[in-house]
Amino acid sequence: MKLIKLLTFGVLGGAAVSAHALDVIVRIENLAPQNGTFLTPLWFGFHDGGFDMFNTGSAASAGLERIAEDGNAAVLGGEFMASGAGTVGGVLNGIGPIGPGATTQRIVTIDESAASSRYFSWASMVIPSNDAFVANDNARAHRLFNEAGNFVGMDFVVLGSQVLDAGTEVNDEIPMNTAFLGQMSPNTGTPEGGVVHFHPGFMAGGNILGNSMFSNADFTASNYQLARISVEAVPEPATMMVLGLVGAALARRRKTQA
Ligand SMILES: [Ca+2]
Ligand SMILES: [Ca+2]
Repeated sequence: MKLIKLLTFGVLGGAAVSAHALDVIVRIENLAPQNGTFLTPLWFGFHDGGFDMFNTGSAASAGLERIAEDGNAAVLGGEFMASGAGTVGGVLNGIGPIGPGATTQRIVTIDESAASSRYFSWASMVIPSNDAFVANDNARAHRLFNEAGNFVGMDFVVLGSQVLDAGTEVNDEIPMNTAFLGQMSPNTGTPEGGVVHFHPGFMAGGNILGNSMFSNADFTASNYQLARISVEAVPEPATMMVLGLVGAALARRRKTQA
């Protein structure tokens, strides 16, 4: 029924079925090499440019601490909702940590006419680690619409040089304190009492890089890529149908010529 409606509208000139709803695909692909860094399920939020998750040089919020130490995005999600900058946010589904080579994605509906859909923010813990994470410091780093108000989406690569330390837990790499190594419960480890800063990298020969499972987790290596993150519009069913018809026509033509 929906498809018929879409096709009818398509024939009439491409008017959208719903005035302002836009389905987008939020996707993350772990680009690390085998035995490289894993990532916790990606937290994301759409907002008006007013949600500033953290500032390098300042202490992390409780929400940033929880995602950076345990990969738990619940408190950060609460801070996002409380900010009033946006209402559409969540965590990319997928089962557990996102390992090297893995991709996970989710379709999210945003209101393309709303100011609260303009910008995209994201955060994920780098594992194993004490409190290493990747996220956008600049609230307006990722604008999804151009000046004319048209959705343009985004697609970028997260580099090893962008890994941050939340400054909340000492980087001792002791397994029982280190998420994904041997930590059994959240919020364990020695408090650091510091500020968010660029991560110096894991200890040479430490419990992370010295573990054969993570022998390629040195994100300070040159050109190290952790992830590719994108937000793209979902192709409309009408478009896919037309493409399918063109494909079928071409196939028929090939068959006739054969
Ligand atoms: Ca900031
Ligand atoms: Ca730390």
